Amino acid sequence: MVMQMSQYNSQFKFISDLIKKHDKIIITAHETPDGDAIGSESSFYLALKELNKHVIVVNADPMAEHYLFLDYDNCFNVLDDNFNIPEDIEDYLLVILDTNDIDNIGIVCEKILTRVKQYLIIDHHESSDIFKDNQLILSNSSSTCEILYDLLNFLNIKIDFNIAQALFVGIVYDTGSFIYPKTSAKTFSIAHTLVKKGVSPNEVYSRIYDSNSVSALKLHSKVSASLKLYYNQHVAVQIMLKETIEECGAMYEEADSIINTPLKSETIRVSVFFKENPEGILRCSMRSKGNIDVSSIAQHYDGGGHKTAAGFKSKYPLDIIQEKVLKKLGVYFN
Ligand SMILES: [Mn+2]
Repeated sequence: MVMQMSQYNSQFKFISDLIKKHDKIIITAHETPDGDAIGSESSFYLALKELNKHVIVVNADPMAEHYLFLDYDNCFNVLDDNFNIPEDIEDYLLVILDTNDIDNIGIVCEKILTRVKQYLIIDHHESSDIFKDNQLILSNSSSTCEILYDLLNFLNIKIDFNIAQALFVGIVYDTGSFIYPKTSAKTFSIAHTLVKKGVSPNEVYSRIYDSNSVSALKLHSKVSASLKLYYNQHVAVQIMLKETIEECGAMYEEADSIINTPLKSETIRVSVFFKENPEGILRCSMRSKGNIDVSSIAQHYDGGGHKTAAGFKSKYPLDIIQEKVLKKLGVYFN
């Protein structure tokens, strides 16, 4: 533990020195940013402002409407044709939050990452890479927001209400409201501090979970209807095609939580969700219970995640990738 702490400290020291050294910083996160991605970007934006940095937040995709309350100063940008990339882009440090796979930042990779002076990754997903100077990956942390809480303290930044609220959103989202496997005593202790700063757990929960549109409700019902069970009812597969999203008038991000429903059945040990985005790109998300390691399957197809929550973008058409994934899961059930 002591060893671990000192290693953490040297990583934190390196990362914070790098941040202090740069006056101009761009923050980004993974495509279709979720609660942890948005919470991380939002809190980190405020923290860097506190350090008098020139900060730009830009993502490949817009945020879901129910996160707009974290868009302090209207600082969130989408990297579309209207976004002006700074002329002195080569002076910037790019900080990538909540993913350690640069392909996951979408268009930001090609348009920004390739042009900045340096980039840095802060993340909590599993990674096969050993420690590199430009990354802080703590895969035991419940969320990127949990890591940022420590980093902000390391940087001596005062955690005010707005920062606390953003961090709390990330933690609530990524722990499934404090129940997923990486939820630890430390997670609760951070949450305790954030609530003491004035964050209302009830209000945060209603904002992010009780604010779905009717289109989302229709989408959920159509996707649930696609449910098929395999391996003696241990594996659930659901499918969402882009036509279904259009028919319901819903948004791709609104399908986020559908994958969790099958796991509420005791028998189901793996929930697989194939979803097509509006551009027709097919993604496979997987959630599991117990000892089933879905991140190794995701890694096999150049994706990643955690042991019980992982995903990848498919290079294969739906029927083929579905067969391949089911075959890989077969080792646990045959
Ligand atoms: Mn996360």
